[in-house]
Amino acid sequence: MTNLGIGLIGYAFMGAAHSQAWRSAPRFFDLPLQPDMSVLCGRNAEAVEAAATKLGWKETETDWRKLLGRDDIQLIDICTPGDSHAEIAIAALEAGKHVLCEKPLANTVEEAEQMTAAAEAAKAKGVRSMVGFTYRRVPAIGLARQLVAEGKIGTVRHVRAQYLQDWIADPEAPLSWRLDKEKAGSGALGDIGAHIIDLTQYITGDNIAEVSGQLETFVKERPVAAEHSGLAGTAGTERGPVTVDDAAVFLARFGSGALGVFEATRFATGRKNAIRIEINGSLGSLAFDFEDMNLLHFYDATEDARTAGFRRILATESAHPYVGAWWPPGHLLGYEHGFTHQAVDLVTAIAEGADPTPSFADGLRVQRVLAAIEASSTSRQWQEIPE
Ligand code: 4PW
Repeated sequence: MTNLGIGLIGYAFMGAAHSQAWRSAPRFFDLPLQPDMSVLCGRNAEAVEAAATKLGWKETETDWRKLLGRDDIQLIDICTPGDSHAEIAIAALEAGKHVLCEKPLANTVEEAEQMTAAAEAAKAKGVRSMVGFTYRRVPAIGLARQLVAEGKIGTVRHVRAQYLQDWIADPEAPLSWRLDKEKAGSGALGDIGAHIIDLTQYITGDNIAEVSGQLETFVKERPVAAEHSGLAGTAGTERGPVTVDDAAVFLARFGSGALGVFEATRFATGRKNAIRIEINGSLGSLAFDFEDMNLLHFYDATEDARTAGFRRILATESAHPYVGAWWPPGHLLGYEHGFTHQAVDLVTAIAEGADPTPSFADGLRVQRVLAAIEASSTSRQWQEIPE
């Protein structure tokens, strides 16, 4: 089978999640190409070497540009903070490499537009690109999309979505790159709000047309991190400013006229990674919570009123998206499986010469919603999302 050489840039939280995906995808799914975990790239030679050994990469590199000149690398996987997404992705696409880029696509709409233009130009040469809105690949979410598309809940009226975390609720939790606007572009809004924007548009098959939002930074100064990885770190002695939002709330009107209420926060004490989505339609409702991610709740309003009620669907049947490749019914999947499914879909699209989704254009659309929420928070006016 033909190899697909992968160069992964970044090896912290997301780099580790993607590494396990590249490792497990060919072991559980019949892939048309063999992902080859060729090179792990990071700036610190010693640290990237240690990460490569731990995560299963053959070689390491400290300069991502060197990956672009290698014939044995066909795909660049970008797991760096948002401030380097545009530069790396555009250079990789121009070098003829397929690109998987972590979300949000970029730190600004302008960067996302440039990336999308580069992706369009590369597509003409058979080069593919995808943005990593991984939660789309949770089987219960895929099922929710199918049920909406099949008309099972009728016309969508209400979209209710929350992404709740609490890892900086403590005012002494240290500053990480995720709290630095230069690095991350925005705070809870782009880091986690972007997911619920993408997910609700994906499930409903409808786009957000206008928004009214508010951002808040509750804790304006924090200890600078002595060391930080993923969502945890240790505080140093110096203090520094928080330059992003701690929380974002917004109202939305979808193209179809459905109304949306959204909340993204890192201050929801007790909520660790709760992605809660409820959709109410004219014929029924769907509800999902990532903290119980194998379940989809479905209410069918056409049933006999005496016995109707929310049904708890355990999305672990082989009839559910992706599940057939894993375990027997009732043997639950977890956070990491979404990344594996993402790798499977990308490799399949590359082999078939098809366009993978979510595309950079989809990522740009989410970026425009993020920018409109920020603009609305400043102007205190509703903002339309430009096409
Ligand atoms: O999905 C989430 C991210 O987008 C993650 O699990 C953590 O929060 C890390 O970044 C954001």
